[in-house]
Amino acid sequence: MLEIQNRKYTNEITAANAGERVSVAGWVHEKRDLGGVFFLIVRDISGFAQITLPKKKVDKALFDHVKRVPRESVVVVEGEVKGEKKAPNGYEIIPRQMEVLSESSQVLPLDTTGKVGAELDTRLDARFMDLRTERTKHIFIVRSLMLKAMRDFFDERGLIEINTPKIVSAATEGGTALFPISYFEREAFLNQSPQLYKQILMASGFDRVYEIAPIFRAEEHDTTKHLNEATSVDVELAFVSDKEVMTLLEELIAFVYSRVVGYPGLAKLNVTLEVPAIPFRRITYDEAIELLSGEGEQIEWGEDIGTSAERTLGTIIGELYFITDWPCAIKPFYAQPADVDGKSGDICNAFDLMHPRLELSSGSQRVHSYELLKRQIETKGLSADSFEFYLDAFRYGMPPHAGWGLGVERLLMSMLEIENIRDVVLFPRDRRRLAP
Ligand code: AMO
Repeated sequence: MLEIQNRKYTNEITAANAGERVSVAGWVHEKRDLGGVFFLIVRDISGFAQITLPKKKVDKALFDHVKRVPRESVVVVEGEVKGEKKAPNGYEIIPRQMEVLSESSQVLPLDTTGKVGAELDTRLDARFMDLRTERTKHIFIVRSLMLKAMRDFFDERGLIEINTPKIVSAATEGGTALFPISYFEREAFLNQSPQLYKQILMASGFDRVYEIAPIFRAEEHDTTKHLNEATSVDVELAFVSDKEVMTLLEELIAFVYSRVVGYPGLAKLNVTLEVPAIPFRRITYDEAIELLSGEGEQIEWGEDIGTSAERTLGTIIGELYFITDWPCAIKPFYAQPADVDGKSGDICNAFDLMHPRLELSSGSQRVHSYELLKRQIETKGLSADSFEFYLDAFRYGMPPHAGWGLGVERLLMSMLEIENIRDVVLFPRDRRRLAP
């Protein structure tokens, strides 16, 4: 391996470095032959550098070498910086030498300049190369900014980051199927959600926790908003109600937007972001079905609000909003039934956070009474025995608690106005896709 002298990222160089000897390392993005002068555009994660070879002034062997290097090969170019207003970042490099570190095969599976578009499947099949395009690169830089903003926010609010097991013995989210795996002599599953574990921690004194980790859902349908492996931000707090965790959730969303809003790469994604005003609007489930009925979309009380109804509501409301007071029948066993006239009835202290296009998060106040929780597990047709390890934590002092789960991909695709969820995952897992 060669020693690269004075290597700089292409965006670290400006016209102020004129006269300096530098090296840039990256991929051959474009080659332009103007007869008397040849341009090589080298790309790295930070941007582009123009390497300028005036035919008469550079060594002939070097000129021919540069001209022949196939596009997307990895090169190191060493040369002298000159100010050049028309070039990216206002400079060009007059090369003294170039080394090809890895020659790229031709024909390329994708056009990395973004001039020729490609189908999503083609892009995902050659994801390493798709990530070389400006648009895709910026999506994942925003994703990283978003996750960093979340961790900073939680840290500031005194939450502890936890890691719970992904190989588990029981389901948490009724309805969505599980992926079975073989675990020595026993049956096990990939976890659908950290739900049971984050709740168990509420009995431990760790009373403000969060986790950012994969969740696995064996959803058979093929939609633009479902993945089989997604990333969830899970929060659980003790000594609070659903109202307080809803406030925490909207504050988190506004904070994430405020961190991403100034990112210059948004221009490449054709997005202009505005930090949403908080508090978000809150409507009850009953109000939601009434609004839908006004639009001719009938939902029986107790039925879930499906994708088409979500869209209709989103069009009416037009901003981020919460749907609260859900029928217990369509919420999981751990959601706390609300007290109505001193009696707990059919409505749960549960909420969904909605973007006009899709659901971003669900949460609730949790049942913390052992007896009620056991009863609710059984009412849902599940066996209390398989939840013994979880129920145990409710027998020796469990404080009231509440929390939510927020889909990282859902938030990112809604912020960046991206249609297909696969676009915001490096290597998405769906019904058809297990590689790369
Ligand atoms: P829920 O099942 O609603 O709730 O999931 C929470 C959020 O996770 C995201 N999500 C998904 N994203 C992409 N593909 C999927 N297949 C997928 N499934 C879920 C969504 C969703 O809103 N335990 C509760 C949360 C809680 O109450 O704390 C739960 O998992 O954005």
